[in-house]
Amino acid sequence: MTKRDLVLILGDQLSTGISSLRKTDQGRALLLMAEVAEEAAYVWHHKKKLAFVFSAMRHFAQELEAAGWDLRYVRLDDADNRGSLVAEVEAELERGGYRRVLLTEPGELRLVEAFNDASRQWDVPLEMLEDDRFCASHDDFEDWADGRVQFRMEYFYRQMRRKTGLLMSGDAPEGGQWNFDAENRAPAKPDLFMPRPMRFEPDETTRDVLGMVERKLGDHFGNLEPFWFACTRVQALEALDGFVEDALPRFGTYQDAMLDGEPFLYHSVLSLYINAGLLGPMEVCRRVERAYCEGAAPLNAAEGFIRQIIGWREYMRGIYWLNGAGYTERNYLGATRDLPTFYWTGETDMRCMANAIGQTIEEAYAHHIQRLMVTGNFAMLVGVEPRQVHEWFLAVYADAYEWVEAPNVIGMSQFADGGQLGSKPYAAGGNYINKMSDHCKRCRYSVTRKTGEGACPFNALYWDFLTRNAGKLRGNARLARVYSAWDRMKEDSKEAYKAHAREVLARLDKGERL
Ligand code: FAD
Ligand code: DLZ
Repeated sequence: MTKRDLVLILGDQLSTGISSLRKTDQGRALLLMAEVAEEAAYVWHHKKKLAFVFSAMRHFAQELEAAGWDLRYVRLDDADNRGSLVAEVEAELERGGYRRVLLTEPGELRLVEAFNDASRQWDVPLEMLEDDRFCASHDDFEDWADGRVQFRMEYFYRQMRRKTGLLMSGDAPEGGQWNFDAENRAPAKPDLFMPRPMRFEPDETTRDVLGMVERKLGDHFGNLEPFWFACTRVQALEALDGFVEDALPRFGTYQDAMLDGEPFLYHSVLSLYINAGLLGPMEVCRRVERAYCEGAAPLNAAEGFIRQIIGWREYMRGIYWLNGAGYTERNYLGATRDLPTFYWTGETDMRCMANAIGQTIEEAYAHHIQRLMVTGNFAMLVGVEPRQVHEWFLAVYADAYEWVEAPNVIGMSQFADGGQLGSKPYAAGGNYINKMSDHCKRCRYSVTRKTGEGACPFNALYWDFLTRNAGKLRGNARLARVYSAWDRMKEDSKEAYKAHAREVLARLDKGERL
């Protein structure tokens, strides 16, 4: 009997063009997809993320079977479920008849290592194939990084623009500039038309998954319902069209804005679909470029959006693979505080934090500025151990996979890599949040009050962070102005900031409501 290929398809490899499928043929392969406890529970994943991944996996399996593939699908509640992806592959290999195992490289290093380790005991070879759904291969990024003392996303991004040809006029960037970020910092106004990401009614497959998640994983973080994510490629394409038509034109201008009770603003809410493989990053960018060419979106919006994907998203992946497994342990500033428990409950009087965490609980979503300048910023200011911040971000968002989450958290938001990824810490006091949002108007704390009763905690924490870490940060040229402002400050103001920060941190450590 001719031996077959065993092809494992992971929950974030839901793309018919994936390299493992291209390497085999329908007549000589068994495809294996498995819902397993180990993937569901290695962090305390949000219930909406679990339901999304399992439902999207089941729909993708149905699509592959309809296209003629022979496929074995293992459900989480199957009686003989082996609990891990490696164990499921080994169970299938025990049945015999395979000549090799094909696997597109997992996005997370822990799984790459698990498969490489396990396969040493197998009778058949494991062929781990490149995941070529990205613009830059590992080699491309290493070549770009080679010999550079400091990495800056902007230069990498320009290379990706040239490579993809996106928004290029010959050799020059469209509109004569690479980056229109200066036009993208307007605070939003509550009376603007507010689009909503497209919502999808759960079908029978999704309803089955929702029941299973509630039964088996009901103690996980977050609200399972209402569940409205797209779970098929067709739906994800509809969500893409909806974004381009309704929100893209204002995406750039209000990219950094935050509004009370408005979780999505003009953001695309497409990251979970792109990361799972339902949408390809390049097709998303081409769709946005087309909207610009047809006059349906301004250049600052199209460029800003495309930069997030072929710039930031690719850059993050490059940093993750370049650093390897130790990256999530980095702790340049030596931060040791535990993550405050209100990150899991949203129970805080700081309005910006309550908004960001509250919508995270409800939607498994917060947009970039909320992650970076609110929850990420607060954690860095109070000195939470970066590993705990990383585990929180990996658990609570529907789009979270370590390859993209860890560089965003460890590098960008916590400065725990000491500046490899970004040139300075994204630290800010209440003024920034007040400028970019309307949260402060409704907050119990006063953003204009710097210290003392009722003062916004971000204000004193900001200066406390800078003085506490002066040994490591003072020499940073991009922080020269803030340190010189501190140096010029009157001694009693300095002391008031320090005393107020001590008080806030003490309340935090005692578990008192902030
Ligand atoms: P939009 O604002 O509409 O942006 C468009 C697309 O650009 C996104 O869908 C995403 O694919 C891409 N993108 C934008 N910014 C980034 C970025 N910094 N890194 C990578 N891709 C980017 N993104 C994730 O996909 N998974 C994560 O686990 C994740 N964790 C983050 C943690 C922190 C602390 C921070 C600061 C950012 C994190 N991001 C993460 C990046 C970014 O916040 C999300 O990609 C974005 O909020 C997703 O929402 P959206 O689809 O509406 O994005
Ligand atoms: C995120 C996730 C979850 C929750 N469950 C599964 C699963 O049961 N089976 C599976 O194949 N994939 C799952 N995934 C996605 C994997 O965690 C992801 O493939 C790895 O983290 C590599 O990026």
